[in-house]
Amino acid sequence: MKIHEGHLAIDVPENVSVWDVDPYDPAILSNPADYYAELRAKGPFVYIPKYSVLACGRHQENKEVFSDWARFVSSRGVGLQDFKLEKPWRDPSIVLEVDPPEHTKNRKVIMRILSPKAMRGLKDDFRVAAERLIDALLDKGTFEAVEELAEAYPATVFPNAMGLRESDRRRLIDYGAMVFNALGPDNLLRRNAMAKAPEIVPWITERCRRENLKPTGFGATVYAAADAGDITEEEAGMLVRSLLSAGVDTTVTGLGSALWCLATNPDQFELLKSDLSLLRPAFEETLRYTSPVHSFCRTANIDTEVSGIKIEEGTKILCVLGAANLDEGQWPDANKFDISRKPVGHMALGAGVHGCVGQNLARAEAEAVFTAIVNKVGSIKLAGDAVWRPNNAIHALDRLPITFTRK
Ligand code: OVM
Repeated sequence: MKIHEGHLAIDVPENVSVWDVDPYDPAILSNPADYYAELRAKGPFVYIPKYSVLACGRHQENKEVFSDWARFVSSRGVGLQDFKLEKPWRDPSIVLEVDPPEHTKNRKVIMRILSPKAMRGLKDDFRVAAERLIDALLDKGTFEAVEELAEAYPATVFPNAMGLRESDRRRLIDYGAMVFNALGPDNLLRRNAMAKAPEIVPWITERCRRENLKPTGFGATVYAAADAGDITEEEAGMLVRSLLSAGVDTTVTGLGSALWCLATNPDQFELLKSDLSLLRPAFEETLRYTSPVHSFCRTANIDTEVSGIKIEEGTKILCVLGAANLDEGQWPDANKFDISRKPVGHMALGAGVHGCVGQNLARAEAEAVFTAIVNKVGSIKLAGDAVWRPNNAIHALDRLPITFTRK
């Protein structure tokens, strides 16, 4: 057995083409469209020698792999490392990096906390924060939208909803960048992100303790589940860590990308202003069109087969969700941002038992921000070049200069 990039090195399966590409090349991560198209064109799977993985870019295989938690497990890690062979950089998440039945119990706790009903209780706070932010940005006129909107909004409402007694925007965002970069290879992106670990990890660990959480908020509710005997005290801390890992960079990215979509497709912003019922579909279309989480891995836990391709036990499968979401076979004019298409079945939030458990929260934040924008903003224009920030698992903007005019 040979280990490569932390997992079993595999032979090229029959009928699979070999593609000498680096999916983690910063140039590809910044501008993935051609890579996505070529990946889909090469077949249901390709073999990438640099990482000895099978990658899938079409909707069908991504959906099948993601929907079958038993054949394609998460417990061996959802990045390139196989946790059966290598020790991960932190204790595995008890919701992301675990399979049923343990997964089921832990996920249930989070699901209750982030239920649609629980989100309704936050709606007023979210609306007030969004209106305040958009008013301030309208006063400025031109602003840096990644920092001043996409990061600023979750950095305000999320720690508050969590009930963090102490918050630090930069640390929360950098921890997210670490968690997501850690899913990729041992490249410069991962190393640079990890260099901050000694300073950030102890701070995050501290935030997860019961006494550092206010008596109301997601954190307190997680610990209430421990009091009720649903989970242990230690598991409660781990679930708070999961919320802090997955709740910031993802929503920051979704909000920034949604604004970018509207800035670069002014006809779609006009359409949205004329019909507020398109607000939710517009955010779903943003998720499909930009895929904030561009890739996640699964590990084949048995010898199996997908779309006629034999997959051996221990194979890492790179599921390129960003490519699946632009699959022309699934969505006509897939490369067009069209808020009226209502892209049911997009893969941006995954699928199956591990499908994004925070999606109601993400939608609630987007709804608050974009309702305020539609109510107050007349036009959204790029005030300079949009620049992407390469990350091994997230497709996010680094800079987005924007000019708002009043309605
Ligand atoms: C976690 C977690 C959950 C979802 C995504 C994520 C990779 C982390 O439980 O820590 O980011």
